[in-house]
Amino acid sequence: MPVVTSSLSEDQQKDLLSLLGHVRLHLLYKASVHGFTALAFHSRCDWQGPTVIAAYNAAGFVFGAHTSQDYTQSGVEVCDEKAFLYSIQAGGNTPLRVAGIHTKCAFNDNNAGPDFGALVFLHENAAKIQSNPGGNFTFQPAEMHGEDVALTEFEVYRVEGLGDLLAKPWRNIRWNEERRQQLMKSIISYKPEVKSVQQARVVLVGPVGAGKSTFFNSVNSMFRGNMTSQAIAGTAGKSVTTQFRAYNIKAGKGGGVVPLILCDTMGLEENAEVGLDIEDLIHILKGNVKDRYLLNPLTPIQGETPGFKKQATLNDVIHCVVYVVDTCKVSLLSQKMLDKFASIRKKTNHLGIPQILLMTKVDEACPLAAEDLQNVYRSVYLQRKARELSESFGIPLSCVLLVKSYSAELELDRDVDILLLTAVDQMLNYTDSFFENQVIEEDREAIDLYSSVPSQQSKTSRVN
Ligand SMILES: Nc1nc2c(ncn2[C@@H]2O[C@H](COP(=O)(O)OP(=O)(O)OP(=O)(O)O)[C@@H](O)[C@H]2O)c(=O)[nH]1
Ligand SMILES: [Mg+2]
Repeated sequence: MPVVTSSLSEDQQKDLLSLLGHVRLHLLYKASVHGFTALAFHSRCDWQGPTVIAAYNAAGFVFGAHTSQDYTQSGVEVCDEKAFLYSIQAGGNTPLRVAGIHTKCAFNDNNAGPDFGALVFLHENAAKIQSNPGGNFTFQPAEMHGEDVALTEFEVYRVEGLGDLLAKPWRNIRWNEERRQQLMKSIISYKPEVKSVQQARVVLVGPVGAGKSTFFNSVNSMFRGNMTSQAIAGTAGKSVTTQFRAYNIKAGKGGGVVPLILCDTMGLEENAEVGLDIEDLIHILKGNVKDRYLLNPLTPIQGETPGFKKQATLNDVIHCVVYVVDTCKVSLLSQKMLDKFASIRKKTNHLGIPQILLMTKVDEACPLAAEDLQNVYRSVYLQRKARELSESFGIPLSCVLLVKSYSAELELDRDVDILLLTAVDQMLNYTDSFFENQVIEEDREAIDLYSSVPSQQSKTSRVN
């Protein structure tokens, strides 16, 4: 399944937002990917609350309709004072906004394409519109769509109000240098509960492009004191990361090693045989995959594969799993992706490994957080997203952490660091919970309970 991205240019998006106010747009449906049919439209856009249509034609127009009401296929005419038609033309003119005629209804909620009377989209189940100005909306066809009724693309976005800032943040973060230093010190001096283990081993797991590699780079940069980009990050249709990497982090140039290994993995994709394979991930969790192993979804790692570490010790196994999710895509996680996460969670729970949900790109998701990162736990919108994610993953809200990674900056920033450090600190707390989940003998020997490790190896997996 290709990654579904918006066709709106940055300028077109700005123009559209200027008509809608303080909101965020979430792409629900893209006809070139999901089909130019009423059925495809309704299966993705019904019961979604306020939406806006973006129809594109070869004449360079982006035009459409906004309604604050649901599409439900009820067969009745829906009145909506907030509904309007609009058009954005190439060339930077002010966008056209056409409000409905007061006494008329906004759209006919039938099972065909969206029918706003004056504009009917996906007319006759095809990539075209029907234009009948003058009924419930009045406009000049030349101004609305340049009289070009064929569509080159058709998208529908959910319009999400960003709400206000909470009077009191739902999580207390101390935004000062003292706190930054305190967190840094506590992480550097961290010692795992089990004596034979020197470093917490944390794995980052999440969809393609969620920000896993960038999170590692950011944490690495923060401890180094300057920007680094050791892990290759970026955007592509499929996962940029193809190797399993277990990264050490140094505190300052030539400094000591931070007691944390961040493991980066290939991105998850919703379909089988693409992206990180779940069985490969289970081997990673059990400590069977060596650093730099080239992951191949078509040939999952096995006992005899080079790069397979048969004798895994408590130092090799994963102590905390971090699910990384792009905050902008929380509402767009498909059922297939959620099912994949559920299956990973079941297996991870079985292994007794604590889990954290990391929501990245809060700056992209919420302008209030972009403006001032200290708004991150005050933003009503981000709180809603955190709740939504916690519910769909079945992970308590207390395990959901919000971060902004270094993506464009050249200099470190105290507030960005504090959020990153808070997340790392929590990962170390959860690592301690992992050790508590293990059977620990009086003399601090821990027995590796991992069922796949052959019995003759259980001696080697004991902590000495
Ligand atoms: N604005 C912003 N951009 C981010 C943030 N985190 C990551 N990005 C950007 O998101 C894109 C994808 O990031 P990656 O770190 O490569 O994502 P990944 O999860 O490692 O992706 P794969 O390896 O392909 O699975 C990059 O262009 C990053 O710059 C963030 O917190 N804020
Ligand atoms: Mg990556």
